[in-house]
Amino acid sequence: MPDPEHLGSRRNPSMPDTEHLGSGKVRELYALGADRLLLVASDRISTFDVVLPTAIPDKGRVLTGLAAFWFARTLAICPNHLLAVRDDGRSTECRRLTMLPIECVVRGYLSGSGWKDYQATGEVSGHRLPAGLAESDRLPGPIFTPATKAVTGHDENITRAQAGERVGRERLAAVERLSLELYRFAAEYALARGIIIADTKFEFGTDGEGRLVLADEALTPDSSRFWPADKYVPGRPQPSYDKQFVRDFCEQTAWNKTAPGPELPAGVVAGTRARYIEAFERLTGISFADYLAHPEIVLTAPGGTRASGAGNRP
Ligand code: PZK
Repeated sequence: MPDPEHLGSRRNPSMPDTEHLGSGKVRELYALGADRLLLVASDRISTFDVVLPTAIPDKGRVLTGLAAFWFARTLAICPNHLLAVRDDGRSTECRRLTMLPIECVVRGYLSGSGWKDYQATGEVSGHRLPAGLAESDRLPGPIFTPATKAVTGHDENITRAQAGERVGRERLAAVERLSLELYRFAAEYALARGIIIADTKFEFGTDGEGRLVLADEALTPDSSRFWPADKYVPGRPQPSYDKQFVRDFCEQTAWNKTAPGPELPAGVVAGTRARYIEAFERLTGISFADYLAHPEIVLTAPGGTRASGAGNRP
């Protein structure tokens, strides 16, 4: 597979029947015939909403493996789009769905736009929260805070009533229940391994029979806020599990947070790569070297527990 960043045309002669459908900040999407997609995670990294010119080697493989790990372990909660992880470890074949026009965000802690909205109104997406909460506080229970999908710029939090207008009330109730269940399972699992999943974003689609299917890349550090549990101190912003070296470096340059971002020094690249691999190994219980040798290992290895608890090895 050629580097997607160097593909000039939508048609790729080395991949017949593979049409480039779109680019995210750090990912590429291709059609595989009519019913399947290829999701390719690059090694690009973004910070302060800008993609940096320096890649983090293996970042795309870490995120692809981690998402596949979670897909395999949450099948008791809901079906997902994953069909196969390719041998390159960075691409997955997926079922092509009709995507819902909302982002399904779940927050277990008060951070980012949730903290901003709470300070301004005492509410987040229509949830009235207790008075007197501090930044990064754990919420009394996780809340579903849907957002619009902005093509450019920032996603905007919307109320559940507004989300219901977009997808229908019954469908919204179903994705809210699934999102909360997925978050509770993953957050409890990750916390036991030293990682706080402060919040996370799910995307759902429907298949040909109208059934809800979890899609996109779920429960990775790119789709969630991961915090190191041993550094957790509410009342201030928390360090990022994965990107803190990058942020610290950027803050001590003169960069004004508009494109293009700065090149990263080798030490920052190495430290950041190590953090991604550490998150992968802590959460999956699988060595990253084993993943590179056999990517499908994340789908079958006993990395912990499956969402049902049924059939787990002793
Ligand atoms: C789908 N995106 C986001 C944009 C990327 C990813 N299973 C699916 N079926 C239909 N559409 C999508 C999916 C998934 N996942 C995902 N947009 C459409 C996106 C650009 C690049 F890598």
